[in-house]
Amino acid sequence: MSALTRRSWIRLAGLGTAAAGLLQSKGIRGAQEIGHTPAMEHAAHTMGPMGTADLSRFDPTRYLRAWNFSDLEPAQRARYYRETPRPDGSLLREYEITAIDREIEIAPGVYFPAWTFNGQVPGPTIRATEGDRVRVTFLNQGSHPHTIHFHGWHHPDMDGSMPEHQVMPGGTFIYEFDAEPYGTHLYHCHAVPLKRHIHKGLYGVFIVDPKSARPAADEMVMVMNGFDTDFDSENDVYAVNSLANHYMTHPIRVEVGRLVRIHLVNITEFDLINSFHLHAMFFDVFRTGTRMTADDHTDTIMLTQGERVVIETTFRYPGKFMFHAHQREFAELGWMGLFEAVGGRRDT
Ligand SMILES: [Cu+2]
Repeated sequence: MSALTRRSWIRLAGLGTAAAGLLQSKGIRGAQEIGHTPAMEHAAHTMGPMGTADLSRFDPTRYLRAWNFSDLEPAQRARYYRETPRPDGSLLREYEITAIDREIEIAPGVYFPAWTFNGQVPGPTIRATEGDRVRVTFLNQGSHPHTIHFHGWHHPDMDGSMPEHQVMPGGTFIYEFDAEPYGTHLYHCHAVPLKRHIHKGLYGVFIVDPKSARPAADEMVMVMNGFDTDFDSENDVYAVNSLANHYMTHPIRVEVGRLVRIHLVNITEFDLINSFHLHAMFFDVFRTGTRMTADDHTDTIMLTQGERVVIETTFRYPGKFMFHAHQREFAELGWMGLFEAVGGRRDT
């Protein structure tokens, strides 16, 4: 399927027009003013017929700042997550993760027959502190053999990657390991064909915090992903956190002057790289989050498949700030969003 056809497809789905309008307008007026341009009004108008996605099953805004099932009510959360102090001061963190086949909404009215961890894509974010013990009870209630392969140090028996590691439908396996090294990692199914099992949605973020904590910040998780809706090994929809353009219509609220930390993960299949570009600002980059000193100070970061970074920045001015893949095609196909910074002084 050619790029042109992909664009035509997305235009039919009602996605492309708004994004294209915004991309054009940014060159003319500057990112912070986009919310007030005629182009934006036109975009908002054309986005109207798109309708809205059903956020009751998966809400990317909730996903953004949820880890260890913190988005669930306490009683419900206890079913999936439990922490027990250990004599050395660390924690035993126990999780229940289930593979389930489920259709998910990747753009308003556009559905994808996903394979999921706990019914959502990405799967629930797992977060531990360096030295904690992680125990994950994995239940495969899907229709295919699956595993969970964690990035990080662990015994090879816990790797979830070899043929003998496959958990058959109806089966269960317990993964157990110490959380290390600190950094922003990921987990994903490692059954074959790997590309297909990952692309279908079996992935999530695994954060290990350093023992001496990073500075307090407004933290969030962004997973750059894509969906091949016609199974021709090319993505037709791109997003952060699965729902195309969600953060355009639901800007991420941040505070001026408060440190923002983004755990950014690229799990996109079929395309070798993905990228993150933030308008009107620069940010520190900590590659894989495995060191406390920044590796780069930039406004655009490129990540290959499976690569991730911790990004830190502080908004200086209130207003709307665009972020998107710097590959224009990805942005037009849904990988685009806005921060909305509030507070502070409006003195540019
Ligand atoms: Cu799988």
